[in-house]
Amino acid sequence: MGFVGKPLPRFEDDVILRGKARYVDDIDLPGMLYAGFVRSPYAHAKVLKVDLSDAAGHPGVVAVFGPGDGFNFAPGGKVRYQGEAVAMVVARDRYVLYDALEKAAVDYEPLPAVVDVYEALKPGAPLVDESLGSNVVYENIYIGGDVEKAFREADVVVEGRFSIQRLVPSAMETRGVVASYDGETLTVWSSTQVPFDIRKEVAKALGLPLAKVRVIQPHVGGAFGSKLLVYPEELWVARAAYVLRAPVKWVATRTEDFRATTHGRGLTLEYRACAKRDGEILAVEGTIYEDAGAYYWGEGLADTAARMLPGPYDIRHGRVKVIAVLTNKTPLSAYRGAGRPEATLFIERIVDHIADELGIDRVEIRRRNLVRQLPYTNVFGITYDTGDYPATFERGLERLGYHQLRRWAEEEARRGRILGVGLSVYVEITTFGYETAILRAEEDGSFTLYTALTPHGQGLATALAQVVADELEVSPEVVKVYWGDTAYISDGIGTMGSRSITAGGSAAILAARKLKAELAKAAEKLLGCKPEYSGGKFRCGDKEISIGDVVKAVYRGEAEAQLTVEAIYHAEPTFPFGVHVAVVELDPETGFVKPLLYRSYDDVGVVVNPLLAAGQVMGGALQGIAQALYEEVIYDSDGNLVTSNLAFYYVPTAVEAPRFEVYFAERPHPSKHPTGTKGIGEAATIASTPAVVAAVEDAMRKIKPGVRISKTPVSPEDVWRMLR
Ligand code: MCN
Repeated sequence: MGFVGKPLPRFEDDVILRGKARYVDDIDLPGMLYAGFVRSPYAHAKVLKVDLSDAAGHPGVVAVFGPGDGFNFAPGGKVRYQGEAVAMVVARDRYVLYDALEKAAVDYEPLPAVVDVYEALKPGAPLVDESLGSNVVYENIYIGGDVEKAFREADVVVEGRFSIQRLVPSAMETRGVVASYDGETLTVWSSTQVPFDIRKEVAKALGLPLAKVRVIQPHVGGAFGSKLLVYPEELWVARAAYVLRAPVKWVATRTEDFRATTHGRGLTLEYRACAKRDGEILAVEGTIYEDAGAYYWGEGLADTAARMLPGPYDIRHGRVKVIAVLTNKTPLSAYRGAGRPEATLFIERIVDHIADELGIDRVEIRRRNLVRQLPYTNVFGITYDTGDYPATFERGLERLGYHQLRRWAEEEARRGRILGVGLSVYVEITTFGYETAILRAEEDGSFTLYTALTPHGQGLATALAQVVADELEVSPEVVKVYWGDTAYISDGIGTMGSRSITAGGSAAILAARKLKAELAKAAEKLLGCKPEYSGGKFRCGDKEISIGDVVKAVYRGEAEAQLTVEAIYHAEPTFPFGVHVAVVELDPETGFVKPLLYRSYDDVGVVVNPLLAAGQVMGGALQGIAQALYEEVIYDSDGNLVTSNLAFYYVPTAVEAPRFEVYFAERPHPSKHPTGTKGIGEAATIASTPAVVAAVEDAMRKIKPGVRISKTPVSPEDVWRMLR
């Protein structure tokens, strides 16, 4: 056996590659109606009047819903960001729908918009939510050690600011919902990460028993954290289907998605840090500003960034304030990493800043400060579980050929070619909460697993089949995994936070153990002796019985056992650690930076499927590279989203991708979970941005020593200006 650790190709791929996968927009029900939203062209405006009579009278329109129709559009009588919905139109087809949407007459009184966090904090700034009295929607502070004393004892103090742009998560599939009510069951299909949450919210909103609401997550074309909230459209479309007793579909256009799906990142850190002359970092303090957008989801992005700010370094004194600020922009929420990419970029920049100040090599300063002994509780109370950071760091440098790459860059510089080599080290927090699995024994010796995970590109059906196969000592080919349907399984959290294989895989292992124990009871009765289990059979003495025959005997009433078992697993966080290196080439004439090579070395405990894990590293790294070099959400001063589609917002493709070389630790430090895994889904997004930023800085310093990058993205224009 031993399927865990094998690079099995994904079971999921056949259906996807043949174009047979069913996404929300592929769902076609008889009598389907199409919903669309009247969305505000203004970032901030009073809604004086919504006249839907022309739209309602348009031939083919079935219903219109505006403020006051119980749909909670434009609360407080105003819109707070461009693209906020003020009304909904339902029509017989999409052509009619788009014509009718144009006939909706809305009178707005535009208000001054506030789009910049610092402007929003000034006295007299326009208020996004008047009831708060200011634009500060949330504040917190994290304190540990004695910061004042540390600064008194320090030899060197650095200070600065680093700002991270907003990003659009840019899943290939935009959001979309279909809902249908047959008088008995309300069924909702959504391009989501959270069918269980949608079910609860829809049931609550419509006053239906949970049991009569079924939410299905069909194939989902990516999410990257942007589909882990229950969005208003999900409730509105469900309500429309319920009220109209007809199936209703809404699928966002790309621009609609750019405006109405949450953005990510958007944090700025103002920092001070201090160290001893020998490089020992004593303290870090600062303020993190979160550009929360028009509504605050309370995802705690700045809090995560604050609490993980010490990173893998043993920094004993810290104080970080977090301030979430409302602005007239699309609300902010999770995007791959959700606070950890920010924490890692911030601390890696601070460590480099201190290294420069002290004239210490960037490797050396890391070596000097890495946490030595695990488990370790950081200054803000987060306990890193397992690992050997110094040893993994050294091994990583060696495996990635860091020093050789630097020498290569020096040689190339002598020939006039400007290469930069950047290094980053990270520890990140993955996995939280409970997860559920239901496992059923079939009478031919195969197994059906229902998981509450909600994969949307990660290949989890394959990985889950691998862990269950190993536990049951069968082939993964006889383990069929179903997901994304609240009719199969009633609760769970879903795929996010790089938690799936660790939390959901562990739930699956527990279910497999339970099922084995159940079937062993029945087998004992049937065999008349206490059996051992191996390879799909129970054996004692010279007698044996296959799992399938036990199942049949249970159906015939010859023995008793539960053939379907459920397991719920509660997972504590676990902490991947790694070293990543990026090499870029800089064109000093244009400021253009090309990523050439990207190497990663990660300790994520047991690697269930190296093919899947490596895919996560490559895709994740490219997104982090995009943050470093390309992508940026831009609003004008009136709050118009300038980068409102893929023509203006630069998502890299395989063309921009560097060569990837992905390594996993040869002697990993497993987590304490039954799978032994730590998450890999976000690690490379977290590690790549600081590695690339450091590489760009390294390249630029070959032309202009001492330049320091203090924001992302680093566009060609930024590079060009800094070099001059
Ligand atoms: N894996 C493994 N060994 C490990 C850890 C993980 O083999 N030690 C494998 C898993 O089996 C799984 C994959 O790697 O196939 C990712 O597992 P995990 O780290 O548990 O992360 P999740 O499955 O929970 O995925 C969530 C993560 C997040 S948070 C974002 S955001 C993200 C990402 O995954 N969004 C994605 N990867 C994505 N990939 C695609 N294609 N699309 C997205 O939207």
